[in-house]
Amino acid sequence: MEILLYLTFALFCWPIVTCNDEQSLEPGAEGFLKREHTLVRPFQGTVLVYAELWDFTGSTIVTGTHIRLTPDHQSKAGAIWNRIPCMLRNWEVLIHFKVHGNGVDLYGDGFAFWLTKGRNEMGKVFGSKDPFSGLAIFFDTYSNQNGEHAHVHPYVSAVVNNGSMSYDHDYDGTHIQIAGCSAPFRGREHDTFASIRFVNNRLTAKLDIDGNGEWRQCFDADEVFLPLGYFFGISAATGDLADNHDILTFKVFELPADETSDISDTALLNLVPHAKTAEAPRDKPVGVFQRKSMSTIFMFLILLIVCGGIVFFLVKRQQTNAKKRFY
Ligand SMILES: [Ca+2]
Repeated sequence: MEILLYLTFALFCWPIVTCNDEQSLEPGAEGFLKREHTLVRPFQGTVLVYAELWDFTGSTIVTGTHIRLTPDHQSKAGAIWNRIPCMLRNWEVLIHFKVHGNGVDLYGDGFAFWLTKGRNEMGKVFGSKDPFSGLAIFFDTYSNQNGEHAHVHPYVSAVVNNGSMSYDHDYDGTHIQIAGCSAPFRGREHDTFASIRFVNNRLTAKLDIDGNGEWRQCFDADEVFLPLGYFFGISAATGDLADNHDILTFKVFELPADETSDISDTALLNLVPHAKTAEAPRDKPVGVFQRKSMSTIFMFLILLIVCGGIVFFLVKRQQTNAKKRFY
């Protein structure tokens, strides 16, 4: 079935892909483009073929120039998920993206890149399931946590999860991150790109977001262990705040290994994802109330007032009945 998908894709899409894929990016130059994991413009006209390789979920819409995971509206979630498991030991993903909207000071929540065991399941982590097993790289535009330990947002961070850890939005997920960096990728007039490389258990992220065609390193994490057979995806979500989260290109390259490995494919298929480096646990800043925390407190107060009213009403009625019986 997979071979049939590849052949269909090659027959119908190859000319379109090669003729219109004008973006040449330095980091992917040494790799071999894996078309079964790749999405390039134009998307319209190729949607039926791409639908064999990808799922387009939730609020996602496909236009000729971009895939919009969420519009600039509240409470939306969308995702794209590759149907073909990644069997590459060393790879690079290049993402051409655009996060933008009408918000000047308030916008959110961001998008996430995934390489996970499960796929196409909606949830609370930038539109995807929590907890997850595999790798996530979050492009978080809204700072839920301020105060002493705050990172400047937008913030890019990587999490490797074996399925046991939940993402905590109140920490912006940074209590379980393996690496991260602040990066003002949102609302830029020019094109913005991310490069994520996984070579010999080393995970690096570079960003080209300044409009000068130069890549700068976001993070470099060694001793990261990811299985074969997981799935690529990208998801995004909006909440009380919103943004357009657009993907313009998603390219996956197979990269040569720097050194040989004697680990079998079977062992890698059964590997439990893990990483050596992780943030030390830290306390949540005291006295910092964020948008979502405030919503929770507000709802609690409303509930308290309603319950108080009901209790007051019942007590008054009981007192009235007691008086009637007395007279
Ligand atoms: Ca956040």
